[in-house]
Amino acid sequence: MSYVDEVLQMVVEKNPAQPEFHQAVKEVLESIRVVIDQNEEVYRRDALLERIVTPERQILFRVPWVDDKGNVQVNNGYRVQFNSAIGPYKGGLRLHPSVNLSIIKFLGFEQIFKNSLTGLMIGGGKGGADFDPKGKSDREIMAFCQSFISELYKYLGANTDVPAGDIGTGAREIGYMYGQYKKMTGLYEGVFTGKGLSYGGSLARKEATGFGLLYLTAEMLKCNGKDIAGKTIAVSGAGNVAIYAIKKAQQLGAKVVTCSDSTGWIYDPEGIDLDLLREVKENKRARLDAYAAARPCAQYHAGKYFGGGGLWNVKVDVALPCATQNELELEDAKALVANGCMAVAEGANMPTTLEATEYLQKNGVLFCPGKAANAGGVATSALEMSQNSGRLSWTFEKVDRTLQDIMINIFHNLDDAAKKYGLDGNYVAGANIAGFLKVAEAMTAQGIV
Ligand code: NDP
Ligand code: 2IT
Repeated sequence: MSYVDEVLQMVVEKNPAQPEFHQAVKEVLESIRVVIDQNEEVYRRDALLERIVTPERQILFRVPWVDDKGNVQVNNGYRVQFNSAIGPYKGGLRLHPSVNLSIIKFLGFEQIFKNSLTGLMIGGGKGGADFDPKGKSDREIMAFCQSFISELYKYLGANTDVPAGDIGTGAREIGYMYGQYKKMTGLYEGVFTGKGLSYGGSLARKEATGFGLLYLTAEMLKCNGKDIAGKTIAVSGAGNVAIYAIKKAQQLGAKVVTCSDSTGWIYDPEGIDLDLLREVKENKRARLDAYAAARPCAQYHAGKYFGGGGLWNVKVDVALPCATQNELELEDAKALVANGCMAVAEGANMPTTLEATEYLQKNGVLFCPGKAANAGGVATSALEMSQNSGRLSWTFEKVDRTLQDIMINIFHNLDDAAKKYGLDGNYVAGANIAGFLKVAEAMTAQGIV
């Protein structure tokens, strides 16, 4: 059996009931096979693959807090410190009832390669809790965040592990967590990113993931002889990534006609009204039916938006899944291809199933995986860390310009890596190979640790 197959089998055996983690590992290992096969003896001798699929440390903890009725609630907290070969652990915290160890491990594993692709000094980590922020009062959110950090603070630090936002964790939650970290440690340091601007946050971090997604998508189209201006785009999600993806797409002259949340999805043939969407989702924290109620040209469809017959059935040139994992299935990929979609770029982490990815690639759709396409968020987090350690703040324009350069660079790195290994146009392989090689070199140089 080849070394790659042995490790894939080992991952499934040693990590039972972790399907999302298996999926993420399979995608990476299958596509770096060409690299491993060329140097199998050395990688095997150093157990490089066994080490890279095994987290350096996993912290699982109890998060008790008191709700507004005086009842004690208990959640499960997680932080997986996956790989620190190229920098301190870096990655977001997800607060969603679906969170479990498989999801946090898949996200942490992806983060290793994503962070490597940014070219910056950040290792891979991810965390979160099975806490549902929906419908909670501000006081309940604060109580949860304080309890979460009362345990996790021991493992964090500006040069150790630097969390940030993800699903369910935005500026409000980062503020409460940062405050509690400072209280527990007495340290005023850049230990979280996505902080508010008044206490060390970076301009353009809020916009960075969505903007970065569009910078990379525009470059991918350009290098394939196409222009983003004038294109019709389907976006899923209506959170941080989706909102700023829609904003930049509109600025670049494209028309975004869809978005979604966990209750349903919107088709707005005249193009999403971003001010209204922000009012509904960011300010009121309401559901998307409120968007349709305020905009007669928009249609609201309650229920599931993927898996056939939903949002991905709208005829578009470009699709940008920006909500959550496995939200674009084979049936959706078939609908996109049948409608002439030319490109898919992942704003979310692993939103496209393996079968759907393969179908899109086989049918000539340009496909950029999340670890490259959504790397603008964590890259700008690293810029926030730089500003914090230098005790200074850059202008919006400087951060945005640097982000643009980073995204264009990422695209060319993965394009070059794909070409070098005879996989021209396979951006999944290109991203995995380019991300892997840097981490593997650092791990090899640092010995068996
Ligand atoms: P937000 O919490 O701001 O928004 C998430 C959006 O997706 C919401 O509209 C939410 O619906 C919807 N959603 C979440 N989970 C589900 C689900 N299980 N089923 C249906 N809809 C769902 O998160 P972000 O925008 O920050 O994150 C979106 C994706 O992007 C995630 O995959 C995240 O890992 C990834 N990402 C985020 C980065 C960042 O900087 N924030 C960086 C890189 C990747 P509702 O409004 O009803 O809650
Ligand atoms: O998935 C991701 O890259 C994020 N949620 C952002 C991580 C970060 O540290 O900014």
